[in-house]
Amino acid sequence: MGIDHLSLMASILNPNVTIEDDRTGLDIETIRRAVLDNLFYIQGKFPAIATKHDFYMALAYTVRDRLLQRWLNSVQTNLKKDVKSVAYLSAEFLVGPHLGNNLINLDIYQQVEQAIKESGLNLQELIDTEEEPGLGNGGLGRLAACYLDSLSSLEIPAIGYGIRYEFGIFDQHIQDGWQVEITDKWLQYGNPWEIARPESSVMVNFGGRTEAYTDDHGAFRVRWIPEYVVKGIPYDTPILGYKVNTANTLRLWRSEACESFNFERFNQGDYYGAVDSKVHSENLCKVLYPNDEPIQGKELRLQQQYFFVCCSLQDMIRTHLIENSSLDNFDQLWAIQLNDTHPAVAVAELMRLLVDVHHYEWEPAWQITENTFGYTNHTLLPEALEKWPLSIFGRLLPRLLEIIYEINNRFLERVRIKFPDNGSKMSSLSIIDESDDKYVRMANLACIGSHRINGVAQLHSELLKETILHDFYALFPEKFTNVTNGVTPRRWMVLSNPRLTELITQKIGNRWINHLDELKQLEQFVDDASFRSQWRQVKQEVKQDLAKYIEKKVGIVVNPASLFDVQVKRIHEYKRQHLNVLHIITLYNRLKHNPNLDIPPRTFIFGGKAAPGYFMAKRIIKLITSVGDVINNDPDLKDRLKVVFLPDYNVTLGQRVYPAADLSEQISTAGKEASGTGNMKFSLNGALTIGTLDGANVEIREEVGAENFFLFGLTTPQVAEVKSHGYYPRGHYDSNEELRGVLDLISCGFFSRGNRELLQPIVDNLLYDDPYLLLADYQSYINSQEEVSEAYKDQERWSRMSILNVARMGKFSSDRSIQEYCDNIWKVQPVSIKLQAYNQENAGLKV
Ligand code: F58
Repeated sequence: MGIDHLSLMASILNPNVTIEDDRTGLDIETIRRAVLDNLFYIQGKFPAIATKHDFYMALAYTVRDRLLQRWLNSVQTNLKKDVKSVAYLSAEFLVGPHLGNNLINLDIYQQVEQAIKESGLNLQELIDTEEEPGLGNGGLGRLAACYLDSLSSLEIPAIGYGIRYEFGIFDQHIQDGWQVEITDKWLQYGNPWEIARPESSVMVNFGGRTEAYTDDHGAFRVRWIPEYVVKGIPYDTPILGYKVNTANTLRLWRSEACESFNFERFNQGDYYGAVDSKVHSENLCKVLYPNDEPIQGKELRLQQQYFFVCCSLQDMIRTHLIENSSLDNFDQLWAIQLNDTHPAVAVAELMRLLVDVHHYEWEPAWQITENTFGYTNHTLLPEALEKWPLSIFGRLLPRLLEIIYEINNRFLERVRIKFPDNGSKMSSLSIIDESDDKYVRMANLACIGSHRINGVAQLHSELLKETILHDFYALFPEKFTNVTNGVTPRRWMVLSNPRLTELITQKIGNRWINHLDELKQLEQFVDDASFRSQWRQVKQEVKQDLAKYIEKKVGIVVNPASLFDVQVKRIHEYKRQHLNVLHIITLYNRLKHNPNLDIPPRTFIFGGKAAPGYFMAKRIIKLITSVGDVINNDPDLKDRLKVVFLPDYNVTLGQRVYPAADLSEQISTAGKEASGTGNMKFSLNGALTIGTLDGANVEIREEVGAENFFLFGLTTPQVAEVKSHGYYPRGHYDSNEELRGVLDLISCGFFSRGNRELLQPIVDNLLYDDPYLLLADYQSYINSQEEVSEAYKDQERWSRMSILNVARMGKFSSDRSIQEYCDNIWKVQPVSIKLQAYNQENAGLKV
């Protein structure tokens, strides 16, 4: 697709006419030409035979071309001598589809939409064609992705390091009401956003033994003689910031055997054995563990963790030594953040690299290490603290275990001085858990090796100090801090809710997109009836879209005028999706008894995956779908209640759901949800929250005002109090008739075609154990839901509350969170990236 002749002639005759470059130009015409070019030369298709996916790929390459100049410039600038960078180490990055987001951040959405339209295609359809990289389980992985967006948007030099899982989180199908897991094949049609860099591969040791020796200068040293070595190959994806030139890198490692073919074995006739090590090495990054709690003792998981940490640290050191003559200033040029304990082995690995490979003395190496690392904790559940059986750890990483012992000995020596004769302190602080079987405690390693430790919401950070990290807090209070989570308004508003974005921008301009506090200005319109009506109109349209999607996906017709009551998140007992179900059945019983009851119609929407081995979570899904089957088909209800379980909840589906919600369910047992981030996405999109005083709910309520938030349930101290007196859930059943009616209806098989066994485990668990206090919170929840219904009946009041929710969400931008990390933990500054006008010569290409 060449440049048309007239403009070529014009440029020859008149040198002032510039013709846009096909790879960087932003004219509609240029973009159209570039897409066709890529379709032809990259996909090897012409329009008549191209599939939608081919067009998507052609467009994706067109957009990537436009990123590359910014990306390479950013990489080059970050290499400079005195630029400090952030390295965000995370076993998960749940980035979501790239295309739409890149169009927003490049600020070329409109041109591209037009260009695609002129080509007879629909941009939204192409965007929907992208398979999302499901490289994370839930909140933790998604947070890492929001943080990458904000790092780039704030022009902070940064790199995200993780694992390029071949199979990400499973796809969820619902069959007969049960979850069925299907392998996720996100790479099967290729990934246009990544570039493999095999030339930057690094080697990672596993197994074997260590050996002491004396070097040429007479110094005592240790070398690691591994049993096998795995190669790590980096795959880079650009992460562009919003309307800036900064494009940082997400570098994900894939494992491969060093020698893929063992000729010795082949020659001995062992054909399968010849590729053994290839298979073994490649297994390492095959699959993301789909658990929402750590799986203690799975060797492959530890291999994954060490693999990506070792690759990443070698990569940083190599980069550092390009411009610096030693690692003495490593901590001044790198801030490494540990996203939970999954990469915590990095503390020991950096020590190994400094001491064994770069021949540092222990003390200076330790100074560098401690100054470099920060550790973010994401959970308070004691059972979720990661620990590795010593036997597995020592067999797989013998040198790392020795280093951990040395770190521990020196650390415990300091503890002994501060707390003499305090055996229990020593054993709780020790990296090695000596209780029954011996374990390496990763949170202890992370705390000792980091100069800052943070929780992810105020309440969570306080509870960390009081509970699981109490002894560390007593030892070094100065390390402890809080950074409340945030979400990126680019993906969670501009991309996913263009209608509301447009309405807000009409009123207050567009600065709010990267200065979210500016949403405050919306407050001045809260009394403007016509604005409120526009606000409702937008919500209505978005709900209609979701209603269509629901009908197409699960065949349930829902009323877009009904209250959309939504709970989307991983299925977990502490998140209490089943408490939501108890409310649904309560309403069902009330309506059956009193068909004239005046309550607004509601559509209950659920979404979320259960860990494949989590019995109770899977049964909760079955409970939701079973209750839905009965309620959705009961003619007595006249469609006043509907229950929908949307299969395969992921980032893409989240983008459809958050904008359409009226009510956001944030109903975890107080003290269990570290922060939550879905709560922020809902509220930003105008949903009101019904929630407990848990995680970031506390701060959301503080910001939006108690009168604009539906609060219920026990507080964290009350939960502790109830438990300390021997909680007796059955008492609530005995004394609360309505609750009894609900549980009895489940027990008698009403929702399970007479099968009394199917859902009984849930009822029994609630009656006789109820670890998450559903029955204790039931009445308070029901009362609060009645307030919701009352408020919804008054649409003007509801709209005011909704507008104020959005107007007061400024705090929950991930830009604010990242700014706090930069100022208080990483001590890094923005660096603006200058773009020279592109031509082949100044891009370093000889023509
Ligand atoms: C989540 N943790 C917290 N873990 O539950 C949530 O409150 C918080 O908002 C979010 O982190 C971000 O801070 C979480 O998602 C995981 O998914 C882990 C995956 C690996 C195994 C252990 C759980």
